[in-house]
Amino acid sequence: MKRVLLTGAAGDIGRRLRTLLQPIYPQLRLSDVKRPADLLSEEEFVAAELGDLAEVERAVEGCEGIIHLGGHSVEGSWETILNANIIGCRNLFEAARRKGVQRVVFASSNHAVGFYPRVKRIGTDVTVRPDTRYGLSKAFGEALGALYADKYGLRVLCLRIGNLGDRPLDQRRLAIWLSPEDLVQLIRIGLEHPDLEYEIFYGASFNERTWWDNSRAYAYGYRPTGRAEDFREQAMAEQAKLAADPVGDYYQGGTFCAQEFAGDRRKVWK
Ligand code: 15L
Repeated sequence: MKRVLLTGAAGDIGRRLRTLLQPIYPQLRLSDVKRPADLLSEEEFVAAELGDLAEVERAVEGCEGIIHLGGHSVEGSWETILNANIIGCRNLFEAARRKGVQRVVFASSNHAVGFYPRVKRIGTDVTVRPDTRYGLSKAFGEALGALYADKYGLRVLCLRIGNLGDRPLDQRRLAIWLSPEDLVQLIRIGLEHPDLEYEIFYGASFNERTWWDNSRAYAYGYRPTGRAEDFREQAMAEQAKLAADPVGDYYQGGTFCAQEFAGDRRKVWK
């Protein structure tokens, strides 16, 4: 894989990936709405507003693979989500098709299935249960990826990312934590594995209290090195500082489920 485009390069995950991916893909091209303030002279950058197809096409031109992190990364208004994540994602996949890109790794999110209770172990083949407009847009992106894979032969890997960081931040994150190095491993499967056509994996490290069956990723050779329980004490100390949240603590999506929640709370107590 020669030239690879990283969208959302100025965001939290994008900033980390820039450094980790550069040695693996020396011709890494970065894109975001605005040029990152700390851009190095040797880094290639193309500004693109995801809502503008012509700009996205320009960013994608000449690339063989795309890592699509761009868009709005938390809950937002319908207008925000529609433009950045629905139209933006459509533009990304359509530009990839028009410009002959071979592979797309799409950063989906655990919030596409956030309304599954934590007591339920789920694979990647369950019906989506988005917990927010944001989660819904990620489910849309996964389905869009399937369409472009099945109809146009694009190779697509969707990563339902849990929570990326140096360590798990609280009790929920002990189940869904993803180390940056493990994310790189997953991205490389998406960009390089010869058998990959369309798959959804969970973006999670080796977390003993996981509620996800990530066997599809393991089948493609994923061998995470991060282990959430190594940080158990710190995470539980942080958890102790948080107020109880009957809805957020019950569902996999946590506080995203509790936002605007007007559902049947009795279901939660069961
Ligand atoms: C996400 O999808 C968000 O982008 C991130 O900011 C975290 O909130 C994460 O999920 C999470 O569930 O912890």
